[in-house]
Order: sequence, then structure tokens, then C-alpha cells
Amino acid sequence: MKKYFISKSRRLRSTPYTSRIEKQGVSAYTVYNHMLLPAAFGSLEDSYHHLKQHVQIWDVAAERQVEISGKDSAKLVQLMTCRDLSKSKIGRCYYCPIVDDNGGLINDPVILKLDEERWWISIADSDVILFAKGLAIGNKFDVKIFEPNVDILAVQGPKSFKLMEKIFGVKITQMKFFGFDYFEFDGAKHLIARSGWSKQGGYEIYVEHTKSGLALYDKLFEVGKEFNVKAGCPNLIERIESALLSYANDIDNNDNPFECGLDKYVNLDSNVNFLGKEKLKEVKKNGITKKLMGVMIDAKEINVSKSIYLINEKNSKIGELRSGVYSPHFKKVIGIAMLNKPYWEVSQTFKISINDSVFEGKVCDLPFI
Ligand code: THG
Repeated sequence: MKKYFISKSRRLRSTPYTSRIEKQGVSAYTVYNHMLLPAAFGSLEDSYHHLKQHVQIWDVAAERQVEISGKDSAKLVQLMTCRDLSKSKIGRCYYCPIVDDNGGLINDPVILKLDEERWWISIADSDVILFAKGLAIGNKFDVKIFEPNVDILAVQGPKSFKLMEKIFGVKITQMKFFGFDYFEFDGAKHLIARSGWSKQGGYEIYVEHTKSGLALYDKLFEVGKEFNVKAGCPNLIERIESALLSYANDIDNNDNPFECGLDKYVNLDSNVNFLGKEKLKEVKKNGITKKLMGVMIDAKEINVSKSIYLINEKNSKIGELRSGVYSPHFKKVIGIAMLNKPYWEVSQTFKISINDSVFEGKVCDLPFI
């Protein structure tokens, strides 16, 4: 496949770490929230094995924050998500589908409750800030909405705990999954959460003080030597095996949370008010007509740059592949696909055309591992 360069400009924002990762061998970028997001540091498979054994530092500044503060902030945040946040606690992160009036997904962020009247919405790739502002204006809410200067550094992999303990002390290892707290480094306080877009364990550092953040970046590599630390990025193989969903790839505004397997983040029985609640009640009552599932394909390589149809023995389209990659663990292509009713049963077989050759595949449960 021919490779192309990306043209940088003000519109395609760099991050405070860009100059560092370019020295450390970033070899591909993608664009996320109008910002550079590293997509590869050399071989995807080498990075996958390294991530599962050691520790990596990721520039995920493109996971931008939408800050919502003010008297009506809780009301606005709740209006945007179908997850009941009425019992949410300060110091916790919540994975929350954001839905529109039709129940269609707008985004699937992590929401941090910083204070009773202050929230960060840590967004996937869509302009949530415009949606939030529109809702606030239309509802005459008393809120302030802006994008703060926060540039997340993720520390991911099994050795992330030992590395972070060396820098911040044992307290950081006692934090629960999706909890956050503040830790000091080089004269600045950093919000650090136990989270991250891999299932290998780790932390996310919400860097607000760039100077101290860059010193911390360098310190992580210096102290991390004994743990075989490397620069990395969200890994396509690891994230598909773990079924971490990618907004605009696996799921989008034409899908509702039930179709995407996000049922446990939909609360229709409490009395909180959110957009699309009646519509989602209807969907729950009538049932869904498509469903996100795993697929395994007897192929050795794939590059999904648009939906690829899945075909049954009668040559009818039964679904579409939305992401896919060769998995060294399964020794075949694995992927995330939207299957039409009634073809979403496990072991349903299909055919798929990749680079003009036809391959056999079958439907399976998510996650793969
Ligand atoms: N971290 C932060 N912001 C983000 C992401 C992140 N914004 C964009 C994108 N990633 C949002 N999407 C996800 C998807 C899955 C998870 C987090 C963000 C995730 N899910 C866990 C799981 O599926 O096991 C746990 C969810 C739960 O049960 O609470 O971690 O990665 N800051």
C-alpha cells in the first residue's frame, strides 16, 4: 500500500510532546479532535508485544477535555448522557455514551467529576463542545464551556505500576480503576487517573502545567529504563482484541448504545433527564435490528479504511466490518463488525472480499481476550 505524508498546519494541532515523539521514532499519525495522534512507532506487532510485557508512554493529548462548570453544569452533563450520574462521586471517572434526541451516539467519552459544579468530558473524535454549547444556549443554562489546556500522557502496560510507584510513591498503586487523585511533580500538581485505552493496566496523567509535564515526560523515560520503557500509542491489535471501541470507526451517530453493546451504561429506570430517553425506551421495548459483534476471518492481512460488507451464502449483505487487524495471538484477522438481525449469532459464517480475494469468516463474542 502506498504511504502518504500528512501536511501539518495550525488547524491540525500539534501537542506539547510532538517534538519528543518525533525524535523517538513516531512513524504514522492519525487525526483525532483536529490534533495529531500517533498511530505507530515502527512495527505494530512489535509494539503490541512490548505493550503486553513492559511499559509505554503515549502522547494522547488528542483526547481533549470539554470543561463544563457553573450552577447548571450537572444538569447539562446529565442531559447529554444516558448513564445515570446522580450518584456520581468527585474523584471518579465514568465511561458514558453521549446520545442525541434520537438515541444516536454523539461520542463515548470518559467523564471526570472534578467538583460538584465542575466536570471534564474526555472526548473521543467528535466536536462535543459544539453540541454542549448548543444545548446550553437553547436551555439557557448557567454554565461555562471551554476546552482547557490539558494534554494527557498515558502510561500503559504491566510495568506501569512499578514505574509510577518509583516516581510518585506507593499511594499511586492504591488507586482503584477509574479513580483519580492529584500528585505532585516538579512543583506542579497533576491529576492522575487509573485508566487508559488498553487492557494492560496503567494511568493517564492530565497535564495542565506543560513545563512540569515535559519534565515528567523525560523523568518517565529516565526512571523507566529498568522497566524497558518505550514511546508508544494506542495499539490497533491490542485494542481490537480487548474490544475497546473507537468512535467513528466502530460506532457512530447512526448507532444507538444498545446496538453497540453499551447496555450497562444506559439507565432508563431512574428519574434523571437526558436526551433520547423516550427513544431509547422504545428501542429497548421493540429490540434492536443490528448488533456489534466480533468477527474472525481466515486471512493474514487487512486494512480497513471504509466499511467492508459481509456476505452470506445467498450473496446477501448481512453486515459490515468496521475495524480489523491481523492478530498474532489468533493467527488470523480479527475485527469489529455491525451484523444485521438475525445474522449476529455466534458462529454465523460469512464471506468477505479483501483486496479482490474472497475469505471465509465467522461471528464471535466481544471481547476476544
Ligand atoms: N481515556 C481518556 N479519554 C478518552 C479515552 C481514554 N477519550 C476518548 C476515548 N478514550 C473514549 N473511549 C473509551 C472507550 C473505553 C474506555 C475508555 C474510553 C474504557 N473502557 C473500560 C472497558 O471497556 O473495560 C472500562 C469502562 C467502565 O466500565 O467504566 O476504559 O481512554 N481519558
